[in-house]
Formats: sequence, structure tokens, C-alpha cells
Amino acid sequence: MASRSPRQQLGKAAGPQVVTVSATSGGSGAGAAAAPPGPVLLQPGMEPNPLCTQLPVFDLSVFLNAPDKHAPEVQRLCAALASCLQQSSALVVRDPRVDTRDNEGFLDLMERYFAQPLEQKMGDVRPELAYQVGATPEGVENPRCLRDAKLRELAAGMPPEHAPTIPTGPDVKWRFFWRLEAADRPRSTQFPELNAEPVVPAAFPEWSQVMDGWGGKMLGAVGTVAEMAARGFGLEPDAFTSRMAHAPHLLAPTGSDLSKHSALGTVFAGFHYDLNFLTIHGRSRYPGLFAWLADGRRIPVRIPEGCLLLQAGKQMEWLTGGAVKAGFHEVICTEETVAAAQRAAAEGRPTWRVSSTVFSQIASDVVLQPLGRFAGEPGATAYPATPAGRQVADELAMINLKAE
Ligand SMILES: O=C(O)CCC(=O)C(=O)O
Ligand SMILES: [Fe+2]
Repeated sequence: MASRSPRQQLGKAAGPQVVTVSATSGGSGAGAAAAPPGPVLLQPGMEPNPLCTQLPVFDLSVFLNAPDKHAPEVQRLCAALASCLQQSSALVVRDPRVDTRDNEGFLDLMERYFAQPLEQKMGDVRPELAYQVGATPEGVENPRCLRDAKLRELAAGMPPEHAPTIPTGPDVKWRFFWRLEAADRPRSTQFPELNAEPVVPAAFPEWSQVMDGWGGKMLGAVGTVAEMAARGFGLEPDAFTSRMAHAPHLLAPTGSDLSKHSALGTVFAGFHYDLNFLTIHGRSRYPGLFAWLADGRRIPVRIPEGCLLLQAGKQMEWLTGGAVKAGFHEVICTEETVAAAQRAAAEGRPTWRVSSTVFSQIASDVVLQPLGRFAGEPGATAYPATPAGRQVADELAMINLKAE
């Protein structure tokens, strides 16, 4: 990842607006090709994002409602989406099928879940399944940079104003992994541990409905983005979605206990990339998430009302031969995080910071390798053919979720 000065700006010209993106170096991955520089036209289906000028909002309804998905304007929108993903490893979208009231119900449920006594939650922990279903207590998951010297070098090379907080120990966040119902389990797999039955916490009769309701909506948005990105990259429209069928997609909220961990600078989730395909976040009630754009800038993630944020994970990087980099991020306790906890306390709510996160995945038995035109790129050799389940297991071992 390069450490250059900010170079993106929102053009103010009349007519189609221009988000000028001067991509700099090729980002974080080994042997990665540089993202091509180039203006991204703000066109029908895109809106400026007042909270984060670098990430325009893509309105998925324009694609969903287009009668002809091959129409030039649809193709241009898909190309702009793919380009945004390539240049920032992130995307902001609005999906007409997603009702944010479902997010509120989900956050209410998870706040109550995490606020339960420790013994109650410990019954939901499955270390023998690499924690891939049920709860992961705080202090278990290590941010990858604890073991990966390359990531520490990357961080050390960043200018101070864009550098992460280097973690010195495991994350203080809890996690719950809920395997989404929409994700049909494979009939047979070489990776049963990654495709286990979900854990349903005893005290919440509404659990499955709330979790599958909200998680399924977010997964639907990911599916549309995945198809648009494939089209935008000139791949078969189902190049990604066909590989996502029967994958262990996880609704994966984190939970950080602000009644215990409210010191400014506390690392809830240390500097890392996500190991999966595409991560999608609904709005959290608590700020604290920071992401790095491909040009090296660290930005606070602020999602406009009604929108969703996506970040590219390692499997996306693999399938694109490094053209799209897995996006780095961290979650830190800031003054705004503490203020959100104070508001929650005043309203009589649990003071747990819950994230609204889905990890979409490539199916465990699918082989990851650069697809289509990405296979011929010089950087492709850094991404050898590897079953997704193997790649996931290797990553889980690095972050202390799976015994080696
Ligand atoms: O807690 C959050 O907002 C995001 C956490 C995160 O990065 C992760 O779960 O991988
Ligand atoms: Fe993450």
C-alpha cells in the first residue's frame, strides 16, 4: 500500500460529475498490478457521498430495474463500480430491497445477546469448529499483523497521520458467527469444519428469523454487487456468484463491551484485511471503524443513512489476481465511540458496540485462482490455485481461531 498524499477530489463541473481518482501504487498484496488511474464518472445510478467523498453511492435499483443488462449505460455503471472497488477496495451502495429497520432489530437483538452473563455466552462457543459458528469470546482472535511481519512492515512504512494502531495482543471484541439460511450447506465438502450447523442461542426464540432476515438482505445486496463487479471487469456475469453458491456465508457481528473497554485508543479489532470474498456492513450505532483506501489514506467509515458499505476481502483479491486488493481496516475506541456508549447508557440500552457485518464467501470446495483476463496479468502468479477452504483454514490458523 502506498503512502501518498490525498489525490481524490469530487469535481464540481456541470454535466456528469467526475470523481478524479489518481491511483498510485498497487496496494498491499504480493506481486499486485497497479490499479489503473482514471476518472470515475458520476452517472445515473451514482450519487456523491457527503460523508465520504472518495466513495460515491451506487444505487443498485438502477441495475436491478434495467430491462437490458447489456445496455451501454448499465455496462458503464458496472464498470464504474468495478473501478471503484479496484481503486479503493471499498464501495458504498443503496439497495431498494434493504429496509434499515431490519438492521435496528438485529442490533437490538445482538446488544441483548452480548449483554448476557458470560456463562450463558460460553455455551455458544465452538473452538473445535474453529469458532466458525457461535460465539468467539474477547481476547481470542489475534489480528493478523501479530504474526505476519509483512503487515507490520506495511504499517511501519505509513506516514503517522495514516498509520494504524499497532496491536500488542488479541482483539478485545467478541464475535458471533451465524451461518445464513440463504447459504445452502454443500451436500459434501472436504471442509466440514467450515460448513457446520449453526448455533442457536437458547434465550432468543426470535433468533433465526431476525438473523436470517437482516443477514439475508445484506447477502442479497452482495450478490447484486458481485454480479455488477463481474460484468464491470468483463468476466462472465456469474463469475463470482456461481462460486458463492453453497458457501458458508456468515452474519458476523462483533461485540465490544464499552463498560469494560472505553479507554481511548483501545483496539477492538486490530489492523487487518478480511479473509473472505466481500464483506458488507450496515450502519453500526457506534463509530470506530477506519479503512484504508488503495492509495494509502486512512478514513473513518461513515455510511449515509440507508446505505451499506462493502469491502473487498482476500478471496476477491485472489480471483482478480491482485487487481482488487483486500481492504485494510481497524476498529478503535474513539471519543465518538465513547459518546455513543454514553447515549446508549442514558437511553437504558446495553453499552455494547455491535457491528452489522456479513462475510460473504467463496464455497469451500471451489478453487481460488485469477479468473478470465486476470489470469494473464503479471501479478497472477502470486495467487496459485488453492481451494477456498484451504485458504480460509490457513488464515484462521494465523489469527488463532484454528489449531495448526
Ligand atoms: O467491528 C467492526 O465494525 C468491524 C470488525 C471487523 O473488521 C471484522 O469483523 O472483520
Ligand atoms: Fe474486518
